[in-house]
Amino acid sequence: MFRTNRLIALAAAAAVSMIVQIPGTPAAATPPAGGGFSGVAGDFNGDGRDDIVTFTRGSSADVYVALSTGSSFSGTGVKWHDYFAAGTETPLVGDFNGDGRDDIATFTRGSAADVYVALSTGHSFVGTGVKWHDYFAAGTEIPAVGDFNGDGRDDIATFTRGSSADVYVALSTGHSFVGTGVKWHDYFAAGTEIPAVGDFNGDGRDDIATFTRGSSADVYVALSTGSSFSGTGWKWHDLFAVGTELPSVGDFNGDGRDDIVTFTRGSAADVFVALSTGSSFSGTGWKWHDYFAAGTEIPGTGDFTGDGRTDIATFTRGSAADVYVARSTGSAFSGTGWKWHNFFAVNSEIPQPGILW
Ligand SMILES: [Ca+2]
Ligand SMILES: [Ca+2]
Ligand SMILES: [Ca+2]
Ligand SMILES: [Ca+2]
Repeated sequence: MFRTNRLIALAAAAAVSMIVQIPGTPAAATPPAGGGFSGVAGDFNGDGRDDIVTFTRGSSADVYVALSTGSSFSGTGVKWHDYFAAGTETPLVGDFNGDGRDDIATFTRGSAADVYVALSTGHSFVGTGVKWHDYFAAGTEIPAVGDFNGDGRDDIATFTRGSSADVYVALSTGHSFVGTGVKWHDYFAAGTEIPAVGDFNGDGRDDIATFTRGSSADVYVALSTGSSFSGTGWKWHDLFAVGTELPSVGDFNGDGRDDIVTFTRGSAADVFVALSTGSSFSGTGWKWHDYFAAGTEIPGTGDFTGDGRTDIATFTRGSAADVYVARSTGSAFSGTGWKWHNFFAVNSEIPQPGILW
């Protein structure tokens, strides 16, 4: 997908690092309350269509990819890495060396706070134990990916949340992330708010958003200047992603500015979108799909068709492990029950794109 449209990925699970991983058992199906994991899709072979990846984590730590054909995801059991994101690490996606193919990163968090990267060759991820940063996203911080200085290489950010609500960034050099304790914002995404990354004003630099959810359901944005995130308390929407809905980001109308989406899941399974005007998100209760990502399915966003508009996917996981896609028409998501893969992200594997808050 276009770099300026690409976002993020956040992640984590408060307390997930405290879980004792028993060798051979799958990772926790759902992160504990207070944390989460989300991201958007990556284009791993650089053909302009976003693909899907799944991480088994645990002791096997396998990574599988299924490439988009434009109308389905191809390949079952195609392993792109055989030891990456072990245990309960947090895997994310981004083009860290700027060659047009999305790569993978994993954050150990906890006290080690190491960050490893494996680069895409177009048909595999290479590198085991290649450390790009040795102290970033410590403890239960929420890491994220985006090109925050707009140089074509994806960088990393971390949100401390809580009462300090600091946001740190380390920029990619193409072979490492540089900067420790470089604060880009000193009060953003407080408490248990959900942070997200996207280029909301379309200037080529990724910005940050935060969703308060609950009854207030406010959405705030701080724009990247290239060396910091500017703006505190700049509300871009005042009723979006209510309660425990799952918010995410994508350029759903393909105008070069990233928009926001929210999935109600459950029995309603509604999907709402608000479009970026460059200075706010417009639209309340604008339903783009009325039955997608039901129950506890894992929704995600990506441009799977490669037309410049971000689509939506949902992973059933479990034993069925189906993957459905609804494509953006620019004003709605089209297609119900359109299965793009019938066996991907089994049981409690972590798929990307995926939102697991
Ligand atoms: Ca790359
Ligand atoms: Ca960058
Ligand atoms: Ca921007
Ligand atoms: Ca847009």
